[in-house]
Amino acid sequence: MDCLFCSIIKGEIPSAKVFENEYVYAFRDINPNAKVHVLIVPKTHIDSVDRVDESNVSAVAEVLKAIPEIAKICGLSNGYRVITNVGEDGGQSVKHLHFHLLGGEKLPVRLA
Ligand code: DGP
Repeated sequence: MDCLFCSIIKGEIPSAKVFENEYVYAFRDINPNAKVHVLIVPKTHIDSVDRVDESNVSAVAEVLKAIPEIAKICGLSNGYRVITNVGEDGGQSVKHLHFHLLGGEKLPVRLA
């Protein structure tokens, strides 16, 4: 299966790594929408939140667990936003579950 983020995790495509452990990889978004814009992904391939189930939820939990540490590494002591897009209407362009970590400035008004 051809997956951009799986290739990034494997180091086949270069990325600006921010954090890595056994389960999680985090790297700077190539097209940042805020002063700090990091993508946080499970190393195991999951298409999106829509494909989370009993068999893979522990990988998602590891991603959520890593977020406070990654936010700290990025200096986001004044708060931040975490977003995951799902499918066509959600605007998901890469079909490997990822959480956008945004911050480093006052973020604009949001939908949710
Ligand atoms: P989404 O639209 O929610 O699927 O977010 C995908 C994000 O991935 C988008 O903000 C741009 C980013 N992106 C796409 N290709 C690359 C890449 O090759 N490297 C990095 N670092 N980010 C990428």
